Amino acid sequence: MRTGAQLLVEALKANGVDTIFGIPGIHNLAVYDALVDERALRIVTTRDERGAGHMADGYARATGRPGVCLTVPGPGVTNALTAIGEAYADSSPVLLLASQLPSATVTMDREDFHQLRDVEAVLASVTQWGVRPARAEDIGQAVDEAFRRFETSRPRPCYLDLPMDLLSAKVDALVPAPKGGRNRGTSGVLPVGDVCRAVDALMEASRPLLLVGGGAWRAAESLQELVQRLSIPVVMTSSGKGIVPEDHPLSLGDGWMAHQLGREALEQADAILAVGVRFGPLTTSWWTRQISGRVIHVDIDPTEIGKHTPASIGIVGDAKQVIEALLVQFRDRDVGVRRPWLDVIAVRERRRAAIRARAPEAVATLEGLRRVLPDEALVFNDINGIACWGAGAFICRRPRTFHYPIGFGCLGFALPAAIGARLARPDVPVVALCGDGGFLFSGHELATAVQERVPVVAVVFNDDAYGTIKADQSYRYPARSLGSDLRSPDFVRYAEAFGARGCRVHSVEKVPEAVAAALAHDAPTLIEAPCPQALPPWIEIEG
Ligand SMILES: Cc1ncc(C[n+]2csc(CCOP(=O)(O)OP(=O)(O)O)c2C)c(N)n1
Ligand SMILES: [Mg+2]
Repeated sequence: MRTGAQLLVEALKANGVDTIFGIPGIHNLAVYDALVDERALRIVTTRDERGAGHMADGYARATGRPGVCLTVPGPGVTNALTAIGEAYADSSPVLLLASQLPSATVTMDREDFHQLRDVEAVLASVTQWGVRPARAEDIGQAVDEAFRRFETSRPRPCYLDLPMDLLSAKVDALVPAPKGGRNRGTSGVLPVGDVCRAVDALMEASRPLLLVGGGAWRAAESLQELVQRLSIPVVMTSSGKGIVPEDHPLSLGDGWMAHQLGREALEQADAILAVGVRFGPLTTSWWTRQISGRVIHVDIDPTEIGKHTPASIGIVGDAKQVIEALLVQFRDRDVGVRRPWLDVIAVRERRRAAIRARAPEAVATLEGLRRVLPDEALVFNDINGIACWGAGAFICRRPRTFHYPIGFGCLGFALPAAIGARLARPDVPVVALCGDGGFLFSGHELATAVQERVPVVAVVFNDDAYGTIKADQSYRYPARSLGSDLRSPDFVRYAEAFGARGCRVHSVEKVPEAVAAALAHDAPTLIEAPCPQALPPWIEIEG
């Protein structure tokens, strides 16, 4: 006999979980009890549930494996909601274990302690699936179902709503064996006809383009072969950065909004192979790009195909599987010697020059960081005066090494996500790039980094303002500034108060050097730096 909580822990372990980020409360103590003697599963206590959610997201981004967070009901769930919303928008597999009031109370409107009315409705907008098991015996299957979904469909968050009586109940259930070797992709069988039509369309095209999003990361090697074989220029989205090395001669790279040089290729192309990309606002300049070429859209999520941009050919499936199927055909055909139809490097250089003209210090800082960070280092960004230039200015050579809260855009993501990532990947340097405003949304998670000995490096670019918004405000409402000035703390003393290392550089050019020095220490470090001023990239200036 074991408790429902023990069954939960067994099922998590059977699915490869080794870390849970969370906060204890009266409703989930049975889970903590089940973890007391558990050596294979580490519990990381965070300073609010949002931190736990972002850490689980960072863990998932760094490993490709689902991240897990645990909360109390009610305020624990609503605190986690922002982080789960970011993971949802960015297709990051996070499992939220929300504990719950006793089964009998859940559906009664009793206004009980921690009661959140209609939690299913609250969570439905930020998760792909969730369940409240009816019996303790069902907990193992529920865990397994969540992992099955992560593996076989678009990896968006799932939740389990776990009533406290089920967690303490004694059960006789066996742990379901996880169904190993699952086939990614909805059916595992690809539509051969569509694959052939896609190959024909790409062969016939005179201006083919590859558009790569975050959903394509597992297909990186095959995509690189495809680029080489077809001499096809490639545009990457921010989530897809580095799937093809951005300094590859055929890479048009990434770049949002005002520095979207390269995205015009979407309009010039007569065939676009779009892989794991949702044609979101940054990719399509808020859906203003006039795309007239034939779109071959590959995505694991059938609802994505043709959603924002009509597709001539839609292929539902796992990116790796589909691209490999295309390659098999290209290897069999004589594709001849093809020349790229676009002077990719010239476009890239024009973009670099345009960004540099707009934000010279930000670009220099990002270039300096690139020089001191190895290719495998993971960079986590908030939305701020430096990070928003990173899309175009920070060259990635590996997939999933540069992370934005790109879909939902929430401040306070970078530090906790970086902590989760570094905890999961002690082998690589992890750096968070924050503004003074965004950092304080979750800066208290430095306490978690210190307690758990996670040597993450956070750079805080301080301009005593919600600076990018202040710049936007002064541009759109000249001399009518309100609400965007801040009186920020002394961040060095702030860091030291948590027991972290703190240091300050007085010019932004010194940031790369300070980061390199911080990486040599085995402790969390905060570097405070001045924040370069520039109009944010989403403001288009004429000329
Ligand atoms: C949760 C959340 N609230 C508000 C915003 C709006 N917002 C976007 S950037 C920004 C300013 C960020 O300030 P800071 O972190 O200091 O960076 P800076 O722009 O000054 O470089 C704000 C308030 C947001 N993106 N997310
Ligand atoms: Mg600021």
